[in-house]
Amino acid sequence: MTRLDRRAFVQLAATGLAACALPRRAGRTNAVARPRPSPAQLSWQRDELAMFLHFGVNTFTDREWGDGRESPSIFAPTALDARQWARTARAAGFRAMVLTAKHHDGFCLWPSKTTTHTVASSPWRNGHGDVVREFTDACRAEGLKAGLYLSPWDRNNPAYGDSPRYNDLYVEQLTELLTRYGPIAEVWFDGANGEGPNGRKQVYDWPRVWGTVRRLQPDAVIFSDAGPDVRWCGNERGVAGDPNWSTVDPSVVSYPGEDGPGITDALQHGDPHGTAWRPAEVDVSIRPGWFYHPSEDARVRSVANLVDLYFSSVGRNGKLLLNVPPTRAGLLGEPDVRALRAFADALRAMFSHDLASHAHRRRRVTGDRTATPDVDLGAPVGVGIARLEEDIGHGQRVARYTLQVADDAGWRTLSRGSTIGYTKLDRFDPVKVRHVRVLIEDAVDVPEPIRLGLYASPS
Ligand code: FUL
Repeated sequence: MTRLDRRAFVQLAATGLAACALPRRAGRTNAVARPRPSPAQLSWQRDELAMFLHFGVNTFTDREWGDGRESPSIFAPTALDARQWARTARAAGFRAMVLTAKHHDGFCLWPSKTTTHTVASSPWRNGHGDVVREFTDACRAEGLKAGLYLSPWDRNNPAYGDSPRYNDLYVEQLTELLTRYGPIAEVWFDGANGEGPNGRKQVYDWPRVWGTVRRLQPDAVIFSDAGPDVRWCGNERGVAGDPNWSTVDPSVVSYPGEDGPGITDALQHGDPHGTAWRPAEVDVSIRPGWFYHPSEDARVRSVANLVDLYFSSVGRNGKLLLNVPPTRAGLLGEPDVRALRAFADALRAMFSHDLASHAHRRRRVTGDRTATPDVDLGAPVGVGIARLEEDIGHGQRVARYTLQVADDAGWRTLSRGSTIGYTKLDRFDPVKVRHVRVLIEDAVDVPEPIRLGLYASPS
């Protein structure tokens, strides 16, 4: 749905609409210097929805953080079926999945040569199993991109805290993951940094880690607080900042896990004048915990709540990474699958019919940094949601806008906003309108034509 719209929009922008943009003159020189997404970042953002899967020994101990002393013998999923994960994800409109190849407990879901603390020491598939293999195969079979999370904090490995030795081992694990399983689209790093068994603090070698990803999977995006490709949004509540710029000042958050004044703000909001393109990923769980806990079966998010998450992540220029943890059977649970199905139905019902798709569109350029696109729907129609989009292939520019509708008394404001970026979603009390306009009141560069989609309110 949105993918088609966007493709159509890009085509349109390349032909007719683009002609309405300001001619290339002084302000344009800036545009060349402003950051733009790489093809991998663009494709990552257009996917909109990715599924996060937390799975490992914690699934069997009912904990969130293992201490590394778990016996591999407890890892015994009875019916693991990665195709069920992928089918569920795809049917719900997700385009990618990210698996915890190793969490803080150090247990490797693939048979790593670097340690015996892996699936090879478990009873699952008689020690011949490889969850990462089954996961990546399933992604491919269902046409999803595959991503992997390799926790740097390792509470099992004796080398942890002995910085050079552990860094070698960590890079070796990463190398295994990035060379054995075909294309990996996203590599996910947190900054967790606990105390090693010998009481020493591990100093991670991030440049080396990122360099390894670049060398082995040049098309992958790297996620962390400090990117370098995509950044954490600054909370685990599912809410991107408002405003949310995809540009950042890379000197503010320079390594994953960096703490201090201004960090959360920078993660949430980005920086309109930042020199790096580093859009925000919004990671949040469908349940209270990241790992599966039977006691949380009745606490799966409702459809309305999942739709709210879509509005506060994708609808704020972010990407949603929704965690759906497999059960001890190794399957996505019934309540979660049900919720995801209903979520997909709700989004489809909301966005499948763009009331403005055949509207008459105009665009007036009102100044160097201002413009007013408007649409004439031909006849009054009930509208409750507006979807605004910049063509971020050219960067992110709009800094302030007002959405207005015309009635007998003249123009009336429905919503106001700051940034737009990939998508900005505004919900308001349903109104019957024929004429709608967006006042682009400020921008950090000459604003490009935006796309405006209008949708009825869900009944
Ligand atoms: C954090 C971890 O500590 C949590 O357990 C979880 O994996 C979350 C997504 O990232 O850094």
